[in-house]
Amino acid sequence: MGKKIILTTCLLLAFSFSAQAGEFKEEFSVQSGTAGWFFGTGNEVLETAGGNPDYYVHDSTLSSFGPSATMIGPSIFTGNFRFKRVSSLGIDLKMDMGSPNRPVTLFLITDRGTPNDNSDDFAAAYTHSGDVMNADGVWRSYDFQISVNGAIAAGWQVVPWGTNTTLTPADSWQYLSRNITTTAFLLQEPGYMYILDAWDMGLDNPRITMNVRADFNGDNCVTSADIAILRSHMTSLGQPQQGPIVIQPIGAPVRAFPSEEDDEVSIQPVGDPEALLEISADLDGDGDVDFIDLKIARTELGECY
Ligand SMILES: [Ca+2]
Ligand SMILES: [Ca+2]
Ligand SMILES: [Ca+2]
Ligand SMILES: [Ca+2]
Repeated sequence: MGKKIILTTCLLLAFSFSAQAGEFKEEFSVQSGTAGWFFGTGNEVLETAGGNPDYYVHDSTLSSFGPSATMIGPSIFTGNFRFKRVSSLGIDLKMDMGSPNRPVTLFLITDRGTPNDNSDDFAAAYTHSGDVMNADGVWRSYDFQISVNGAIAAGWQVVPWGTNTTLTPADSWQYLSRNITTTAFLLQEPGYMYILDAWDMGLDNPRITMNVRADFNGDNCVTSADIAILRSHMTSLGQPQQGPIVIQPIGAPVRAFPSEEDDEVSIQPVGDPEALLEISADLDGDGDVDFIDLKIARTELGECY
């Protein structure tokens, strides 16, 4: 009993994840720094107080038509949103100086596989229907629902992003949602013209909700056994993963349980070997299998599908 309580406390200390299953929220700290989030100037400061709450990313030097709270991938906020089954993205923003009545638009951007050429990049955009931003120093929360299944959801539009982008029918949500290279929350609406202004902006709590199915042994539940499998595939920071974990398709039995006569547990895959499903332990799609992937898997502990 005592041992269990100690273990639980250690886990809480080690992982500052939200209680909501599958949500990763960057609250910022000395350890995480700005975690790759910026407004594009390089003058961003990690403030230790005044956020929503505590630490936040602050930039008082912006000169822009519309500030952009941006994350350039690879990171947990980019990659293959279909694989990660992303269901929402959000951020908290504060304006202390700048143009009034600015809406917030989420842009999901792809470099189209040509990272050195930004003339062909395109994006999907959705303008939030809630509060507009004003220079009142008030933190406002913006959450955007993402639908990765099928066609692009109502209210979203595919828009050019690069300096000379010509959209083609192939530039679809189906492609984009698998190949997101930058996530950006902009204080402007696509298609509108704005005046150049000086800004003082803060960002806190960028967040993403995913439903990754960290079920590596195919028993349709995420248990400590799956965590152990992920651990055995972990790489050092930034090192590519060792290859996918191969499991049975969802729903197929993988284990022959002991019979009444024989209490020896025999573990043997059954079912069609042609139907083996590859599942990656790189749950955030950034190319390695590290503690972030472990954290994501832990958010699904105890869940069955
Ligand atoms: Ca914070
Ligand atoms: Ca490109
Ligand atoms: Ca499992
Ligand atoms: Ca990873």
